[in-house]
Amino acid sequence: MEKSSDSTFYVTTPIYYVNDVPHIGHAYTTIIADALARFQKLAGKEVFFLTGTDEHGQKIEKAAAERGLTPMALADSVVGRTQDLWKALDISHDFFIRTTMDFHEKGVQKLFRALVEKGDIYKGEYKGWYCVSDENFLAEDVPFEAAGHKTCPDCGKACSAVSEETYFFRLSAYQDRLLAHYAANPEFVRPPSRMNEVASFVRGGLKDLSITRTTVKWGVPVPDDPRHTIYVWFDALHNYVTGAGYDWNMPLFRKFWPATVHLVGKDILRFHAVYWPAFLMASGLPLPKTVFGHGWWLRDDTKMSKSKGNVLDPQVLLRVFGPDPIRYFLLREIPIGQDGNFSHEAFIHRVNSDLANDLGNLVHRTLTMIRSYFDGRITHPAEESDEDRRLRTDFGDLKARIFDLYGDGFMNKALEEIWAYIGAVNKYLAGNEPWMMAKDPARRGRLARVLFQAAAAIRGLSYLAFPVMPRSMEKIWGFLGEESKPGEVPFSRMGFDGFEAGREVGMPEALFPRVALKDFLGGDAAAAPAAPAAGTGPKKEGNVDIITYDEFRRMDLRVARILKAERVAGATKILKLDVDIGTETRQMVAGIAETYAPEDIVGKSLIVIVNLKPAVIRGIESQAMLLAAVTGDNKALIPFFDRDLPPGTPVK
Ligand code: ME8
Repeated sequence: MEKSSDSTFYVTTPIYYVNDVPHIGHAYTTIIADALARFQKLAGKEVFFLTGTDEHGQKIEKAAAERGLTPMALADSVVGRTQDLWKALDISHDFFIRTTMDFHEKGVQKLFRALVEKGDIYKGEYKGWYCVSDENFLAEDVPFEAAGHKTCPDCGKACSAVSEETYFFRLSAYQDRLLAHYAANPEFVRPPSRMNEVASFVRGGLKDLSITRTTVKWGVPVPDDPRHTIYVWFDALHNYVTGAGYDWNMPLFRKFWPATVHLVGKDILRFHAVYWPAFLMASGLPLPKTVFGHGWWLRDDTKMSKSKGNVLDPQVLLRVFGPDPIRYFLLREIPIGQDGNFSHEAFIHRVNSDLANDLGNLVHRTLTMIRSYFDGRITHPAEESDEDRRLRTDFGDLKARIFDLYGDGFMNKALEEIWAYIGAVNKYLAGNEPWMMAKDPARRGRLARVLFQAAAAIRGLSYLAFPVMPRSMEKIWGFLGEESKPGEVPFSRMGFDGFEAGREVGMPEALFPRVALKDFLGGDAAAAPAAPAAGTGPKKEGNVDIITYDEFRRMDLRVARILKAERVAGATKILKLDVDIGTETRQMVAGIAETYAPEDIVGKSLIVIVNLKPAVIRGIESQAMLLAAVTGDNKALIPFFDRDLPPGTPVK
């Protein structure tokens, strides 16, 4: 990804829409960016890592109206939750930009005005189709006059017809310069297959781009013509310059611009690899070095997306596993440019096998032996045998390969190689049987060597895995009695030899939870409309469990409004619902299909419990449970409220 000798590294994620909180797909991009940023810091670069939120436009205006909020109130609440999520996932961004920040709006207006003066932006009339979900003007391959509506070829949603006065950006004038730039800079779009897509799109001909709207109020006003607001993508893409100081902190901007890599999902590659460089060329600003279009996380072979409602909430996994298993799984499971299906089974398998067994056990076993055979002190070892030496030199080779793999963004390959080395260390221990050596006082020097070698290898491999799993690897260094933290040691200075005898190791704690699939996925409990909420070891009175008021209070019961209800293919008893619980939208599965048709319940308000352990039912994550009466013939009847109440109202 970055091979020049530049001393700075500037990495960005897309800025995410605030119509809802981020899901696993957004976490994926942000975690890749974080691992790259952490690695480049180790490699000695001065790093700037930018992420943030895209808060203007019709999509946000619409989402806010649906919830009875102002766009700003919706943005504030989603931003708070996004920042909490990034903190919980140990994301180490240097700045979080919001497009509603004053300096950003001013920067966008300044750039817009300069392009008007230059003649690259001009006023005209736009007639065509607009997809609100993608915030995208469609190519006019269907005549605008055609009856009915048009479906967006990208997301499948209905588009609206637009006919309004607009400012155009002279995109057509940049076609040749863009093609010349791609030809001269093959690294501009990665992976290479995506470069072909982009170049053939541009070769197909570029039309001027409408970049203002008169019908959308929630946006940055056009300077000197405030009837128009600036199109959300013109506004959003400029976050990469304003977020790095353009127009308000020019020393910072000069230091880090142009960006080293814009990480984006392949869904928005065209905006970044065609429109964005054209805007920059027009403004006379240097172009980013690379736009990397990564693949998608899918559910049941379709893209996980907020508008499709098939998303997974990272908070659910975070509560049970903490950040590192999620970071590891997302980066290990699929090669960066490809798509992959998210499966809980695969996730649990990786946690139990790669993390708890291969790595967790290795650390635990080694430290426990050092504690029991040498009182916890790393003891001066006997000479290295050939096999010991190989473990050491293999580490050196591994380190060199990992440097290149991380540098090129091939995180999954890097993790694969680190785990191959973990396998080799495990084999080394099994083959040497230190537990047998411990029985023979004559082999004490050899025992010290084997444990020394294993501990030094663990120190080294946890250093290499640090960019991906910073929290656990820092813990391992703590167990090994290391005074510095892995994040503080430069890559060039890290070596197997940096491990010395004399230090004292600590008591290892379990690093990764081992969770049985059935415990995590739960049973049908969440599908049952009114499963009893029994506490542990309750008192009984007659046949009734007595719980205390405090136990009852632990349940977060709230008014929720049903936003969407649909049948689940192949299941007759359950419906999949999206409910607004005041602070967010939750997806849930409820056993009510025999009593209610989806269209009868949308818009109604009911009671849900929102802090029940989530369950996965028929492959769908249920993130809340509704309350209902269950009749003798097992029919669920929901007590709906007889008047309008705001979602989120507490039920006590
Ligand atoms: O597009 N798999 O915001 P957005 C992998 N605001 N990555 C995914 C994903 C999935 N299933 N779903 C989303 C926008 N992503 C604009 C961007 S930038 C100037 C403006 C990730 O909230 C991926 O990075 O729809 C994708 O490009 C991004 O989230 C889209 O986030």
